Amino acid sequence: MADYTLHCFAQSGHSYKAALMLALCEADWEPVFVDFFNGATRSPEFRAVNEMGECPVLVHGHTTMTQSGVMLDYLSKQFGKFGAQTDEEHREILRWVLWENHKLNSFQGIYRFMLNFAPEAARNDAVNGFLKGRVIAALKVLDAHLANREWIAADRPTTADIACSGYLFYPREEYQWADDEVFPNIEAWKTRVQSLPGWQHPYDLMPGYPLGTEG
Ligand SMILES: N[C@@H](CCC(=O)N[C@@H](CS)C(=O)NCC(=O)O)C(=O)O
Repeated sequence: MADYTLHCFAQSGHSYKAALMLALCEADWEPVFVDFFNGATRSPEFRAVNEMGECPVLVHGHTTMTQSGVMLDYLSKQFGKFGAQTDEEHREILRWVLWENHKLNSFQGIYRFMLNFAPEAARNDAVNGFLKGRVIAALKVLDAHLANREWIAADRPTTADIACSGYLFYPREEYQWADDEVFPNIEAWKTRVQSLPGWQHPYDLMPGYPLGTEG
């Protein structure tokens, strides 16, 4: 059995943060497929593991964790990688992890879900328009932040970069961007993230792609 077990599914950008961190740290880990689209996270069995009913869940020995930001913090200490070197860096990493969870990845995840995976009856143009506006606003913030720097929270890659990666590597066609909605600094930063040794795409790291499969 692997040292780390990550309960996740391929379409989950929140899970991707933990999966990417495990890959970049060369951890001994294995994914466990969560059948999210058939309601697995609502089952009593899953709620017994995570009362919040969310993926990802990370298990390491007797320690079970939920919330991707907690996992990134834990893993950075376990492996001595991508962490803060000073209290100021720690605060800066935390600032971006809190922000990505609230503004960047939360809205991206929900917007992408509504466009691609929600039942037809639940789709709503007004809701999608609102979500898209929130996503674009968050992307503008990140793009502006990256204008004069290579990495988000320090002079080297940290868990803040891994956290913000959450939904940014999924195919562009899964979002309805207009042609003029480009974020050059984010694109340049993504190239730097992709060049980190061990980087892999979410669909290659986690099970459940294509939709309806477990592999
Ligand atoms: N803040 C959580 C967000 C996790 C999350 O929203 N996961 C989604 C899948 S990508 C989920 O399981 N949602 C179930 C629900 O909201 O009921 C984290 O960073 O881990």
